[in-house]
Amino acid sequence: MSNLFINTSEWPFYIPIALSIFAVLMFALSKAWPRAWSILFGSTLLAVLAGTMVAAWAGLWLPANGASFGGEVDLLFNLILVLTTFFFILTEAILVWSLWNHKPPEGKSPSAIHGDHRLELAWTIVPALLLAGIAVVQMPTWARMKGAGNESWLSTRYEVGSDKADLLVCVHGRQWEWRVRYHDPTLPMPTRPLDWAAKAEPTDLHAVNEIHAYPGAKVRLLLRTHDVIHSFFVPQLRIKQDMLPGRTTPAWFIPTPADSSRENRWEIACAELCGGNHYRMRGQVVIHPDKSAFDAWYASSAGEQSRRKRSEKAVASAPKAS
Ligand SMILES: [Cu+2]
Repeated sequence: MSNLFINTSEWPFYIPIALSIFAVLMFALSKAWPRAWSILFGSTLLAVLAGTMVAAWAGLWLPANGASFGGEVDLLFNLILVLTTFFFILTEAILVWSLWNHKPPEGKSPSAIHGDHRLELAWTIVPALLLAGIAVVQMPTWARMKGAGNESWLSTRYEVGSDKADLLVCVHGRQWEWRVRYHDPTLPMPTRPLDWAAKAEPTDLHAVNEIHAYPGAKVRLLLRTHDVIHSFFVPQLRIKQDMLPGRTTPAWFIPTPADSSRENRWEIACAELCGGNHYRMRGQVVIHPDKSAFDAWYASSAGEQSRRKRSEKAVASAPKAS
């Protein structure tokens, strides 16, 4: 429970307070000394850059990648980060420089300058070209993540080709949990996975808040929601996919944990503010060390499920005590 409260004994708590006091002081100082604005904006720029670096150094960055396509996602993320950082520093540096070197004229309001066509063209065309470039560069990764070609076990349509997957898992988001249903991996895959996602089979294994797999497994996910929009997010798998009412949204991953000699547990978070208890929608992706460990887990879970079903049946059919 303690993490629900702000811990005032920890020093990071005082950073925003110190920054706010500093900003108010600079604002007051700017009445007498206009260059205080330059100091304020310059130190904000430095604080943002330092904060970003400290966050990366302190491990508050994306966790280590654990999915086959995660490397490509990270590459795109870093490319966009480098581009935006460059232009952020450039524009902020020009701002700080201008604030330092230009004073408002005494007693007069500053002269208004209307557009410079060359400048406006430049800051329209350059971002447009960069955005178009990013859009083109990310296309192959996006297509692969959406199952369009390139992966021999995925087809462009999810209705077919599922027989090449190792695991077929339907994840049902609902306020406030993840209902998980596995197609029995020892049985042939359904020819129409979307129909299977809509209607459970008696041989399915049901679980709550846990998705189990093993390194190298081709895992097909079929994401659904019982009520509102949820978003299935596993940072280590670089997957974030919205779940929309009335739809089955496919997703997939091949786990590639850095250390597969042990069991890896990765958090599933709902990344859509889906209601009052949204924060409670936490599950786990469990990557067993190998296939045999996964098979052992599956067999014991399936055995327990059938035992439970049998005892429920026995209770239901037992003569009622009068
Ligand atoms: Cu949710």
